[in-house]
Amino acid sequence: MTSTADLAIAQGPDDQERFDELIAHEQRIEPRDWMPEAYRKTLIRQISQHAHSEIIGMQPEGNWITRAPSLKRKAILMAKVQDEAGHGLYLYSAAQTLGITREEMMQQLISGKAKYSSIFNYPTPTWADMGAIGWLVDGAAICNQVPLCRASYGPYGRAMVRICKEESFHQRQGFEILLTLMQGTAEQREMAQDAVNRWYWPSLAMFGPPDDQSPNSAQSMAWKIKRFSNDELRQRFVGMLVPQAEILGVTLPDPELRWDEEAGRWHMGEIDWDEFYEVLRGNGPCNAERLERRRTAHEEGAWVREAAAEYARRRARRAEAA
Ligand code: FAQ
Repeated sequence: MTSTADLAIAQGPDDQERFDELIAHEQRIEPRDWMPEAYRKTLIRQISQHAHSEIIGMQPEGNWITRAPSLKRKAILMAKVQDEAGHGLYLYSAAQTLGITREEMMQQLISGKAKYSSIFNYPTPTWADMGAIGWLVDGAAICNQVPLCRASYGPYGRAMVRICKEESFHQRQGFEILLTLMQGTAEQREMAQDAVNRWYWPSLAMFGPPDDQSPNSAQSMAWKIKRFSNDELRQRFVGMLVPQAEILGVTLPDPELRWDEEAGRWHMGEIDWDEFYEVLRGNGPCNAERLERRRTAHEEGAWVREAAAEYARRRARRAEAA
């Protein structure tokens, strides 16, 4: 197995200069290029957290596959959850080009050491949650991830292009679920509004801490991994939601929300950052359940990994003998 140490390319005299030039000229850094160790580490951190988020993110929606209200809804939801598995796999592959193995990343996740997005530690008690996740969570994911298509690291940026295309379908399917509910009975409208109330604030927190408390942003922006700050993206997201909420007929649960003409930005109520950090510490409503399910799935899938490895070994032996 290749480890990070094996991949680190010894630094030559002009390497830092060449790296800086590539970044300055909007060129891409590729796996075989020399890169500063901190750049490699930052990418492994962000891409693996992102991959883990997609894989853990299958669970809140997976919860509704058996209970979707029609065959068509079930087929759509299954396809969406499968897309998320695919996103996880592209991202793990992108991280592997930096010299970390899949096994290492999986161990970090199931041991509870790795972070994944705070948003996936909230429960999904009603069907309307499928709508709210698509509209708000995938909506936030798109705002955050479209700029990542231009990330300076080639394999990450390229993976993001396909992911964003799929996320934009996901967002529309969530919007459509909510629209259908909002055109239904009073009970269905109430269910949709309740889901929006529960997912709105956690979806704003997805963008990460405010800029003045975001330790990684300045360096990641200088390296052109991140293109916009956490607060800038949060602003864009709210700007996208406001007209859509109007079409849906739902109320965004922030009485302070208004466009501040003078400042040229949305004025919003305060996000509950204590809650955010509690979720990051593992104390959100579903952290333990999500990790436990992931561990069980990993253990139960051991025979599939063993069978695939054995099959690959046999094919290689046969090819050698031929
Ligand atoms: N949850 O200094 P910053 C999806 C951590 S995929 C947990 O601002 P950075 C698709 C952060 O890691 C959703 N931790 O960090 C889908 C750092 O800790 P560390 C995932 C968070 O990296 C939809 C510390 O706080 N998307 O939704 C969170 O510059 C529906 C300080 O923060 C991505 O991963 C959080 N929300 O900016 C699937 C996108 N926010 O590592 C299923 C790629 C911050 O130093 C269903 N990632 N932290 O120990 C990014 O763009 C960035 O990593 C940010 C954070 C913006 C998330």
